[in-house]
Amino acid sequence: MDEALISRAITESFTKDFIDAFNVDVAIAGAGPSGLICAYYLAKQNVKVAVFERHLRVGGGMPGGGMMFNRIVVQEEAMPILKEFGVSAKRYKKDLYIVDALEAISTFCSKTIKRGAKIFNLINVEDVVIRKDRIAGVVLNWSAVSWAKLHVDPMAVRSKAVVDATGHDSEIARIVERKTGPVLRTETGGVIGEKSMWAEIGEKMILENTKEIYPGLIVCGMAANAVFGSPRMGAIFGGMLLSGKKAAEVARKVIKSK
Ligand code: 48F
Repeated sequence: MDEALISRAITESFTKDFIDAFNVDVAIAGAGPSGLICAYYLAKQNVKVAVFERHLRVGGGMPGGGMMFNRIVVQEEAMPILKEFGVSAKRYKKDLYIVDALEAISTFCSKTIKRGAKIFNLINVEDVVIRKDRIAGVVLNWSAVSWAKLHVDPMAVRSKAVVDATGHDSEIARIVERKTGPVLRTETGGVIGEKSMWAEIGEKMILENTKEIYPGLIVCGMAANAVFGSPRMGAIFGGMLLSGKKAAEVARKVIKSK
């Protein structure tokens, strides 16, 4: 067995996919539940999509369930998505289902990759590319570089649309606000910031908040509620799944209209 051959196989395969991802239709920042679901529905429609995740593992806040009890609650409205993925769910009460968080996130990840989306972990989205008042890509660096605060220049990916699926911190929207000014389609032009927990309203608002907030930039998942100043909801995940699906529809419209 030739160790050099193993190294070559890994490097060649990864590099081929990475180079191919330098030009995509949609670049997604964050492989939490909303980002993965968004990538799945885009790939299902043959849209070329790459997801960049800063951490070693995918899943964002989902594997941690509620306070490290690795179960999540999903409401009836989002059950068609779980059914499509083949994730098991048990009815708990009325329209609420209980789901194993690890089964859910591993299935989302696996099926999203099998559909053709590329997921790159350990890569941080640290900036965006802007052309003519429009988001035209993302700027990447290895997470290890950012964490070690090394002075290493990033590289960029061009895309027709970018999805901010970075969760509570809504990092991409904040970058655009910081570097471009109060240009977002919110009341203040900036990120309003997430409000304290109110599950019902948080879940209700998340779909409305999932939209294009600057030409070429769509926001989904918890980032959408943070941008528009809506409440957090805790370990109920129906809204995250529905938001990811809606973000895929919005992104398709955005890239078609370009
Ligand atoms: O936080 P996260 O799971 O976001 P989400 O998809 O789901 C929110 C829920 O998990 C939960 C909740 C449900 O009630 O409130 O919090 O909206 O996943 C966001 C992912 O984005 C990654 C981060 O590591 C996480 O995996 N991420 C954040 N910033 C960046 C990033 C960045 N700048 N570049 C790359 N990845």
